Amino acid sequence: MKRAPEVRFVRSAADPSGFPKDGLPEIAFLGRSNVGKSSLLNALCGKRGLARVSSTPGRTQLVNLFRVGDEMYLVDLPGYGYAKAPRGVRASFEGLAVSYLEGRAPLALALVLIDSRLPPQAADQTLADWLDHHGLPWAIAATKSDKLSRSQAQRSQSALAAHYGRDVTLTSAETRLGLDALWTRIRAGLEAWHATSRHPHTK
Ligand SMILES: Nc1nc2c(ncn2[C@@H]2O[C@H](COP(=O)(O)OP(=O)(O)O)[C@@H](O)[C@H]2O)c(=O)[nH]1
Ligand SMILES: [Mg+2]
Repeated sequence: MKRAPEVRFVRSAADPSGFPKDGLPEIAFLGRSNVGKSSLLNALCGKRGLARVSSTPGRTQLVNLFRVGDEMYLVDLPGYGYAKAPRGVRASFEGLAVSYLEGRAPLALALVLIDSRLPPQAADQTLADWLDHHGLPWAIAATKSDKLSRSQAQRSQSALAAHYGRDVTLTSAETRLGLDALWTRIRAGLEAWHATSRHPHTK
């Protein structure tokens, strides 16, 4: 997106009663703890301090809601797969993310963030299978590509695309690589959502 979107923090929801009720489409940010969800959201919006960037992974147990004008919500979901989180905490943030994703009509696109430096991870595969099983639209953004050389990053992008059988947007919150491409993908998700929600009774 060329112009900076007008974006504001709305609230953190600890349970489904705090999820938006006004029917705007939603773009969800999903991924393992520390993969770079908050950083990518901030970079996309051009606002550094918008979503809190944590160096202590596994602490966010809230669904953080950001509103982009009258267009959409960006939804920063709790991370998964942080092995050191206490079991009770682990269960509650997985529970909250699942209660968000299940039956969420405004969900236009789930962005699954995957660390570009790692080979395919079991936790991400589980999520991908779950999203497919529930018929939810999702796309992959590979994060932290600035930590790889250009050729390593491209190899990682191809390997992830082959593994998951879909396009992978290569991104960096540091260098801003791939942010325009990601906005384009988000807009495509919104268009597809509007097309079906405008005609809810046609198959
Ligand atoms: N080099 C680099 N570091 C990043 C990038 N994105 C996130 N990080 C770092 O990774 C850590 C976790 O980021 P955060 O956004 O809090 O991850 P989250 O737990 O998925 O929300 C922080 O120390 C960030 O500064 C990136 O694109 N490049
Ligand atoms: Mg975060």
